Amino acid sequence: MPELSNLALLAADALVYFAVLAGLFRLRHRLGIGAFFCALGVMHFIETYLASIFYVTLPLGIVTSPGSSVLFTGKLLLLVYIREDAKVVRQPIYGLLIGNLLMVALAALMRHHSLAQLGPGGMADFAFLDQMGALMVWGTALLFVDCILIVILYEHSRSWLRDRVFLRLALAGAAVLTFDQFGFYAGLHLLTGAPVSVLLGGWAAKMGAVAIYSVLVAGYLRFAERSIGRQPKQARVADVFEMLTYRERYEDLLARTGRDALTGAYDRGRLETHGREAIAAAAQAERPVSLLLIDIDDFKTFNDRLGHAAGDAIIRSIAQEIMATVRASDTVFRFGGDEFVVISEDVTGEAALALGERVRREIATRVESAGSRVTVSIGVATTAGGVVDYDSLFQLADRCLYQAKAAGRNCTIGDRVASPEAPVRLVYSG
Ligand code: GH3
Ligand code: MG
Repeated sequence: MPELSNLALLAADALVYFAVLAGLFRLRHRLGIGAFFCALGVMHFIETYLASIFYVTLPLGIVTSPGSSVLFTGKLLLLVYIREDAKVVRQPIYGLLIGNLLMVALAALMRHHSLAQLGPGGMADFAFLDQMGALMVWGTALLFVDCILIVILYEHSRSWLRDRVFLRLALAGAAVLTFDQFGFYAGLHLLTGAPVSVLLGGWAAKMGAVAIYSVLVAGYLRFAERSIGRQPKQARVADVFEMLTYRERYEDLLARTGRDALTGAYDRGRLETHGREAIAAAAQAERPVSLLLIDIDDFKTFNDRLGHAAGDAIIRSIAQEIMATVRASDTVFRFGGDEFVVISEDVTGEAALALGERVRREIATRVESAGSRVTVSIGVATTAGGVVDYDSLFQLADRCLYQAKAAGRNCTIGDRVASPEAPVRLVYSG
């Protein structure tokens, strides 16, 4: 079956193409990005050439060119993933556009040379160069639009598809390559009279290629690029690619700054700034504010019994339960080790204690490790009007936590900081 062997050959083409170009990209820190770009430039020429004259048949009567299904689709998806470095992604596109225009201009000049006759030689095929030049300019102009579109779609899909890189690449790739296929076919039809089967077959093959490359790129990003720290670079607003990706990278950076790497909760540095500010602002406005100090019970024994990795998993689950239980306006911090802090504004002492109790109960019923229940003890300190600073609120929460531990753990104890003489001592225990 020649169709099946064509299909297998196309898959092999895609693998070889991806392995070499992704390898060059991966080696950019050693070889420089120039090697990757030069290879991309050579491939750009050959892909346009192949897309205009070299077609193969696949099962279901699909006719396609490896130039567009393998090389062009691969290039576009490779360019998306170097989008992280937007300053870099514009370079090959501007380079290709200018190089192609230069080729057209030089071909127009060179045909006026008088030729030296040296042996039997052919003439330079200017008709070929004209056709290729026009197609390459049209193809690169489309590539320019494609890159902008694919970056926009890929970035926007993040808000609903999160880190599902494969799906994001596949959807963005499918949409943009559909657009591209119609655009490129229009040019091809005008210049070479390519039949409609080329349009439809090329589209179907591109969709297949999108699926294959999305798997490859997502796998590459997951396993090869994770460890490479990306330096945020200064944005130049004049750069359209920079503008497209700058906002997301900036937000990403902001979101990650001050986050605890294990749990995703805010870290202690953030607590120091945010906690102090929130409590000072609430005190000034005479609004109540609460600080909940949450500590895992007998955590050391879990660590000792099951190992640190299991201990880390417990810390992560506890953080998730806390974050899922508190109100959206509450802020969760990992204070360090097995301790968390929640700052909850505009709640009375009773409401804050009830919140602590909800957190304690959720954890006690939902978190377990190797068959053992994991529990927490919680100290809750609430201001009751008057000027209260972060340190005294924290100290009070710490005292309450100590009492909760002494009372047998897995319980919540709360107090109000402004009325130590006649506190409404509220104790819940599980
Ligand atoms: P208590 O009920 O009195 O709180 O007992 P405890 O065993 O939980 O005692 P403590 O809170 O002092 O123990 C905290 C332990 O947490 C000590 C430390 O080895 C461990 N720990 C701190 N940070 C991490 C971490 O990031 N991962 C893991 N797995 N363990 C940590
Ligand atoms: Mg503990």
